[in-house]
Amino acid sequence: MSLPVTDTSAGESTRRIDTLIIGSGFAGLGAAIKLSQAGKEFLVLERAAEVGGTWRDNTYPGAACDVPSNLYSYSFALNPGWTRSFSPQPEIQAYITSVADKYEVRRRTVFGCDVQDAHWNGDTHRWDVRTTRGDFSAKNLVSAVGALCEPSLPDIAGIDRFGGEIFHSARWNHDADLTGKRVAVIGTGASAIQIVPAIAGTVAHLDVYQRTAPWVLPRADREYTKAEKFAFRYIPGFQRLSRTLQYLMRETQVVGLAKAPVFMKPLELAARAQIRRGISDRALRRKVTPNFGIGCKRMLISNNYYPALDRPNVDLVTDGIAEVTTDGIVTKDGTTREVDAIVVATGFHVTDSPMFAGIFGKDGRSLADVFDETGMQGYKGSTVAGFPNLFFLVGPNTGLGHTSMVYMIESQLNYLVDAIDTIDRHRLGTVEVRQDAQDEYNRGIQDALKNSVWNNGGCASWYLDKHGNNTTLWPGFTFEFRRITKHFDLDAYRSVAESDLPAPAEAVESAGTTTERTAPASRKAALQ
Ligand code: N01
Repeated sequence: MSLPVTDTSAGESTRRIDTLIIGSGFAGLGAAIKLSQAGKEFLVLERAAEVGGTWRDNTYPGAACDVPSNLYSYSFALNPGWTRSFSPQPEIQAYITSVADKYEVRRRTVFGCDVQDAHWNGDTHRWDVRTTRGDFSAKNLVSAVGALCEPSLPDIAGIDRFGGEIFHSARWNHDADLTGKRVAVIGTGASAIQIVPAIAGTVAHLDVYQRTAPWVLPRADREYTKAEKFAFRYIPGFQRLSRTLQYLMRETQVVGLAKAPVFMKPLELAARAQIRRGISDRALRRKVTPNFGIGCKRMLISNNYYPALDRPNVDLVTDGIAEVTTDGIVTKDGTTREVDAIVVATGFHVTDSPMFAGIFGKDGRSLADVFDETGMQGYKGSTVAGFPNLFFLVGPNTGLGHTSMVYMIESQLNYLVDAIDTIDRHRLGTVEVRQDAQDEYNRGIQDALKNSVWNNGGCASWYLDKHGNNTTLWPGFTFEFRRITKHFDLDAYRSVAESDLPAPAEAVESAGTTTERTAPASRKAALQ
């Protein structure tokens, strides 16, 4: 279907649009494609200059996916061009940009557009969205910012005064040449275990600061053969069959992760064997052996992490960081290790995203205020009571530890498109999930999680919020989520027909005109 191209020129006026999508990673891009195919009017706001989200931002050495390539794409845009069974970051980013080109998403995207805040306007029954490229008024707002977009910096004394190179793994400084330098990596999560082997051979010395040892499984990564590449491209159904088999194999992990952790034992044995294979030194083996149930934190995959730690120029430091000085790191035992550069691989704000502080619902409270009180609760990962016509992609309890997030995103896209279609078909002005429906849904989620390894595995992880609830992960098989998000369930919502909405006290005029309304003092540039 061909739609009029939306005016994406920047300006001072308030632009009126049916649906605004914030972010253009896998989620935002997918929303743009699906809404376009459904004939809906929308605009994507992207703070960077390119699409891609997490995969655009994480360019650190060794960055690669830990989900098999054939599973890590949209179902409607398989990529026969993958070169390896686990794709490196540049290939994934190239895939994402090629999809954006194919579906002409860029012409409906405002780049360099940083959303400052979004307020539900009770007069106009629309979202007032302030950005660095002007104001917008949207009937529907879609948050597609993802969970891994805001780097989390460790609260370590003195870290601001370090005089050498220091940067977060998701903001890698490619101008900083680490060759022959003394380098520290803080953290041993999914990012760090890819960075460490990638730089260990070129730096003079590497200190890896581990707070908690992760479980690391073998990585079945290899280049695809010519025959496989041929088959993916030319044999109908071959790549989809490979994808389906990978999907089913990964789903079997849910039994151990979410229902009966005893079934995780074979994976633990495989991870212990990895330690013995990769590390010769007994003391180092002990240091890297986790003290919690496998799967409690995200399971990592690597074949070269342990051998990298075993190198003579690499030290695993487990004493805990006391402070950072101008030229080094001091551990709690009083030892100072001088370094030229520090790589901060300490993850992201997941349950406490700064974005939450900038979205204000119908009672004027921000999502951050609401989540602070209740935890990050929503309905089907997509909506939150008190925030009408706001839809999340990668929202509460949609995360996964075992398979492709793109599958979850596509499930949410079904729900989103059907929701907006329902709004249009029934000429609804507002839809807001009922508090009782949301509460009941969350009781079910927490109940389903109660036997999971994430809740009982004896680890502290960002899967759990400060209330001790797991508000990040989906507790079951992903096909169950696909089923419950197949259709928008209007019954769970309080809806008001357009014709029944009270007339706006002040009208926001259509595109090209300026509103008189001034931003409330409470508005903060919280989304930056
Ligand atoms: O971050 P993390 P990440 N002092 O939060 C440590 C995805 N991902 O960037 O375990 C010292 O996992 C922290 O220690 P602890 C994937 O979803 C995917 O590595 O909290 N250390 C931990 O070791 C992943 O889950 C791919 O005790 C501190 C590390 O920093 C998510 O991104 C690839 C500290 C943070 O680990 C995030 O991964 C890469 C402190 N003050 C990433 N604070 C794929 O392949 C934190 N740490 C798809």
